[in-house]
Amino acid sequence: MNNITSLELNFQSAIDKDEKIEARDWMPDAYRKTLIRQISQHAHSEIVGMLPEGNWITRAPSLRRKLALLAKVQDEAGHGLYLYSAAETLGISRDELLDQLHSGKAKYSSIFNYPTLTWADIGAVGWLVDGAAIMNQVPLCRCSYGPYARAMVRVCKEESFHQRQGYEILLTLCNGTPEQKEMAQDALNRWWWPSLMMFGPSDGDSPHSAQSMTWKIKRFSNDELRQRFVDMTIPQAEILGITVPDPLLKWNDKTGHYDFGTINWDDFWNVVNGNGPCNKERLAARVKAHENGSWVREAATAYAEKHKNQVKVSVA
Ligand code: BYC
Repeated sequence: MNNITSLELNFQSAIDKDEKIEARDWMPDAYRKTLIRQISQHAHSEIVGMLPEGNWITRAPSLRRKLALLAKVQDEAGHGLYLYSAAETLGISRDELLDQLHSGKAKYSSIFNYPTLTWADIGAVGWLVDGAAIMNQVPLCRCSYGPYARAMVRVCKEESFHQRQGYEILLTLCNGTPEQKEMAQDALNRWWWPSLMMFGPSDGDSPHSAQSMTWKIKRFSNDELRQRFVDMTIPQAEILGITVPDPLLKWNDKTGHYDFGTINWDDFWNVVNGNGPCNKERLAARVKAHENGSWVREAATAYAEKHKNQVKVSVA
């Protein structure tokens, strides 16, 4: 007989009733670990995700574009910070989380290991990457863990602005010169498959999905969300007048969904395991930024120490 304790039964029954689990509540160790893993990977993705777009701030084609891109990249920093805070409620420190990123131990989304080669890539990142992020993250607003679910509400509102600014960049390019439209098509060619990979391995190869769904951390499977993304995106590509690079893509009347070709999972794992086009560059940029910020951390610690001593003196 399985040794399920009453604590575990109460915990699962709260989840089954769609009650939120809060930081102070009892939770199985494996639930805590799964959340730390997912939330911290998510936080790292937001922070590393600033790099491919930050790269274009100085080269945005107009002041209006520059302002929107700057605001978007700052939003991503904010998302990273809420998510690190949500992970900290589970009993891990910010330092430990950053160490895991900088030592290469922690994962972050595969998508941020590709280069942004042209201005159209900034449109494609907003449209496809933020579009995929919204599809994945709206259900996370109903995640069973309260602090993560609440952080996701604001993140999703901002992601929806990001998606629109990306789509509008591509709409402008697609209504521009033939060269501009060609640039948009080239960006779609390069970003399409990596965007589909963002949802993670197929359900049969996803070791964490079943347990995460029982715990209502995940509400839909990787494949379900990927299919929804394809169904949402194809009509948008048709409005732009550009074509996704998949000869097998076809509307299926019977299922009411688009059929699409097979994802190259070897490519996906290659990138996840550190061998994508930009993995080394991305990690090096984060480590350098952290090292360059050490004087700020030291100054803040010294100031806090001084302030604490002053309070002690005045109390005495
Ligand atoms: N890239 O059992 P599975 C953003 C890993 S931020 C790398 O399905 P799970 C944005 C997975 O971690 C986008 N690794 O796992 C930011 C696991 O490895 P470990 C990030 C991936 O957790 C700035 C293994 O594969 N979004 O949108 O049930 C600008 C097996 O996978 C990937 C989030 O983080 C991947 N794509 O499901 C613009 C959302 N996929 O940990 C936009 C929150 C899978 O065993 N996260 N792996 O070593 C999630 O929803 C889930 O963690 C995932 C994966 C759907 C990603």
